[in-house]
Amino acid sequence: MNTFFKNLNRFVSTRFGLVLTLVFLIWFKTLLAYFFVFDLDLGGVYQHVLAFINPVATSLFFIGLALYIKNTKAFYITSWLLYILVFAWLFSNVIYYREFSDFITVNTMLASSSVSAGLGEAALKLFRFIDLVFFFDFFLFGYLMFKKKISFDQRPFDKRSSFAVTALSVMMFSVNLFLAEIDRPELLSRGFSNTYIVRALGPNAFLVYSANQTYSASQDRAGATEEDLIPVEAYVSENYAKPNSEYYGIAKGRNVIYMHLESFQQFLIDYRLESDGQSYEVTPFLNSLYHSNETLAFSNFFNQVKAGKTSDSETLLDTGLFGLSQGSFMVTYGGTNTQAAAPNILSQLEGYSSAVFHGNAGSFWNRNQTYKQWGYDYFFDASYFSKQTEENSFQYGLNDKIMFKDSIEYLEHLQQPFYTKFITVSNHYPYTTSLVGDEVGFPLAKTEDETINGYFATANYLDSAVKAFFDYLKATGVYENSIIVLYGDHYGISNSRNPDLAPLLGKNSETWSGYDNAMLQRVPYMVVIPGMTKGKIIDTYSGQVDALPTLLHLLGIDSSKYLQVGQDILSPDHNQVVALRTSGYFITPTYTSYGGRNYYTETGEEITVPDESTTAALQLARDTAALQLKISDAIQTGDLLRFYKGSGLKKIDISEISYLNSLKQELAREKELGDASTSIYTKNGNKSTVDLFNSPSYRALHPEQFEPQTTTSTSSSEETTASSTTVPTTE
Ligand code: GP9
Ligand code: MN
Repeated sequence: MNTFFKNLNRFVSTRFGLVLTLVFLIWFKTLLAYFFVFDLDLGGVYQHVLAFINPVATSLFFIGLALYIKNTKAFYITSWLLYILVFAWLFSNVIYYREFSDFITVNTMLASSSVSAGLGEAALKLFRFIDLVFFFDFFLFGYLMFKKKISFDQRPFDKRSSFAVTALSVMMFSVNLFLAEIDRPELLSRGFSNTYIVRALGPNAFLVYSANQTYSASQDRAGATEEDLIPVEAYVSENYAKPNSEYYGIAKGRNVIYMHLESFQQFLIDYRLESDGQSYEVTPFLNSLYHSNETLAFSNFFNQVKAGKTSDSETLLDTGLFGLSQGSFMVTYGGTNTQAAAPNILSQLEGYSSAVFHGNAGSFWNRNQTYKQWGYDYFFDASYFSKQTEENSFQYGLNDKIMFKDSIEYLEHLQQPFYTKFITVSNHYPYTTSLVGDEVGFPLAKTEDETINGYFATANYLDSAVKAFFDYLKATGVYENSIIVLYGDHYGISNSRNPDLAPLLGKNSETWSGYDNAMLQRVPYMVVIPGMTKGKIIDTYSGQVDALPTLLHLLGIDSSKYLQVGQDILSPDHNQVVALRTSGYFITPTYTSYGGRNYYTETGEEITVPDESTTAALQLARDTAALQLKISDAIQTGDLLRFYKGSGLKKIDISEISYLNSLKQELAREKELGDASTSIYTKNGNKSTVDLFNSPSYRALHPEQFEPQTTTSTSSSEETTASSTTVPTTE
């Protein structure tokens, strides 16, 4: 044992030995943080291995830089200083994470006081006794130095070896990055969430990544001036589509309930899946809404997202502007840019309160920062809901029925009128992992592609989750006083899989074209206005960017003073050129341009040699779409809304918003208002409505499918089959 320590001391007494020891120490401490402080949501061996190795490369790179220094004193000071810096970054994140459940970004450091808030006064409170573990080495080294057990190495490390260390660390990092990209393609370009970067590349790489993001964003922002608003304002006023008087204000003062239908494409509406000679309606409830005379349903509504997927759709629906041509707006600018989103507008104009409900970690897509800029009062993320298990969740979060059920206790304490958004997730790729147990049973499609096969079952699950929530709204009476907007965020089946989907849509895989891909970019957009009787299916061509002006007009709010680039779809002036987020892609009732080819929208016939007038018409549509994107991009990347006074909106102070104790805040507000409180809970005579939510499983809803095959009786007894788990399935 003694010789071991002697050898160790000798090792640490060499320059290279010290550097390696420091790297080892920071590695060890990072792993402590990974497994005891951060919630990295690690799934599978691969992600665990990645997390295990990722602190090494960057730490070796940074601390290894000290080896270039010849002077003994300078070497020791620098190596310790570098070590302390790397450690300080890690430890700050440990402290910050306890408060914010997220990592420190360069943006948060620069743009808000939240870091100083997190690390200032609160830091002491957040410091736990156990944290001394993170400092054990300082005590140990101090002691060893004091006892003169470690000596200083006077021999400089030669240049070539120092370079070899740097090169080795760079190489290790490249391998790390490569492995991370295999686990999560487009990790850096899409930047899903801070957690994803940290768990794949480590906190040091995350700092560099975040600094680079902030730098490129600030370049764009710094170049912009108030003058850049001139063409924007001109565009917005020229393109303003005045409200349709038939609909203007018909939902004034009502609660707004958004239901985000994950990966839900329009083709699912009214679709029937054929399986073993039987035909199954995939989404009976959504179909009934689609055809209801309480619903304004839109049959030619397109998603306009790009790499930011869900986050892009949220940006479009909540702010009336597009996401970016690269990456996610919410990740890059969401937490910093001035924005004029629906919750903020409605709160300032009509006194609405607002909340989002979503069963995934709040840091995903940078929601926890962006929602503050959008003016959301509350954000109920996974931390508010049932603990996730293999039965009730999958990699993207809690199953929808449970998310809805768990939401009620928070929804019922929200002051009305409210603007709320429920983001579902179970109908998310890969469509094969979210449903288990009693939710399994809807038939799978039978194509070569498992992803396609599972899509209908998860869509059916989503459908029954939505129905359960509607039933709750009706049971509480909130329904009559609300406007419920349902939308699909983006495709569920990607273009590369579409040829395999073709036969299910009655099409030919061989002749499947860019036109067919374009048509599948349709997503549902349904506005349910209970009590209204003039509901219908409207075939106007439109996109997600048009949703906010449409909604504002239904609520009786004139949208003209907000810098949004879409148009009210119900307006007689609505322009039917739909810009997709990829430049050059657009769809109008007459022409479709997709993947570099042009088609007639009605027939799908390709336009190979357009005549003069067709060429001109195509050019006009192309220019219209391009200009809309250009104006949106100018606003988003230039942060132009910070200069805009015309909206009359007060600027949001995000430091006043916290999503940590949302229920407490709701209850405090309820108490403060007393009899004047308008929450569902108060209106229900201070009784909870949680029990009014009921979401039967697939098995309970379709007992006939689960009867033992030997049974000859045709009657289906719900009690016996629904509750019995011993009955074998027919599948
Ligand atoms: C996760 C969810 C999915 O929280 O919203 O996002 P997506 O992968 O569809 O962009
Ligand atoms: Mn999505």
